Amino acid sequence: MPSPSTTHVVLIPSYNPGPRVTATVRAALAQWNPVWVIVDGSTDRSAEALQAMAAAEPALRVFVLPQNRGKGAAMLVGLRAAQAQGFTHALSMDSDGQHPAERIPLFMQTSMDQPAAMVLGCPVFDASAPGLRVQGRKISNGWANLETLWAGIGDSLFGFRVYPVDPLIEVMRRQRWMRRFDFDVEAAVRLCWRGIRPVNLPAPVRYFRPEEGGVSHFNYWRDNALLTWMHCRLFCGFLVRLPLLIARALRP
Ligand SMILES: Nc1nc2c(ncn2[C@@H]2O[C@H](COP(=O)(O)OP(=O)(O)O)[C@@H](O)[C@H]2O)c(=O)[nH]1
Ligand SMILES: [Mg+2]
Repeated sequence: MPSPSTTHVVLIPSYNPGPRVTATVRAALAQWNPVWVIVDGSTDRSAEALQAMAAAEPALRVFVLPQNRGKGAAMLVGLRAAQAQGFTHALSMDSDGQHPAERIPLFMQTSMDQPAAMVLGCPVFDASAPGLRVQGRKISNGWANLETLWAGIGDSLFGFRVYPVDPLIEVMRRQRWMRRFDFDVEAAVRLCWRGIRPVNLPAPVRYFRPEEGGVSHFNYWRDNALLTWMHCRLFCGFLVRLPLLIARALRP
């Protein structure tokens, strides 16, 4: 078991994650201590399986939320608990096995070396990645780069990241959005606006077929509408901050 960190914690928000969740959490535990899973109103009995795992594994903590409120809302529960225990940084990771647990130590070390930055995973897709998802994210990335005046966000949507806890809680406290799939993009953009520098690291991502245990809760119409509304909000925020962003970009 890795020795416990007092500054960096792994947070895994989880909603009806499918059969890969226990292997995903085990893979994270093999790399890091502590690992916290936030079960977000799941109805698939994954909470019970994870709680049983936590009973035998001191590095694992499981939060069970009674109702599904969304990825961002679950992250906020984990972030607040992390802050209360003195953690300064949190690595977010999907619960369905798509993210590379073996990269956790490198991401954490990069964050420890540059604690004022956020460490953003840049997805490295293989043949399993659906073309629509790979191409679709270019639109979000284009907007996110404009909204930050190209401050360096490599991928706006990818959820494998290390965030500084205090500024992220502050950003979320100030507004009621960022609670569902709009979390990842809005977190990266708003943290950039606060002067948190992105550091990008490659991270291989896998898309599992349903027969391999792949599950997705991303609803093409519902969530693209959510992301479109989010970019409308962010674009307005960008216009307000434009003088500040230009001044910052021109600073030597
Ligand atoms: N807590 C929580 N997490 C969620 C929810 N929806 C998705 N997630 C998390 O976000 C990750 C990505 O969502 P997923 O449905 O796999 O979408 P995709 O990977 O983009 O197709 C999941 O692995 C979960 O960890 C939700 O409603 N609540
Ligand atoms: Mg997924």
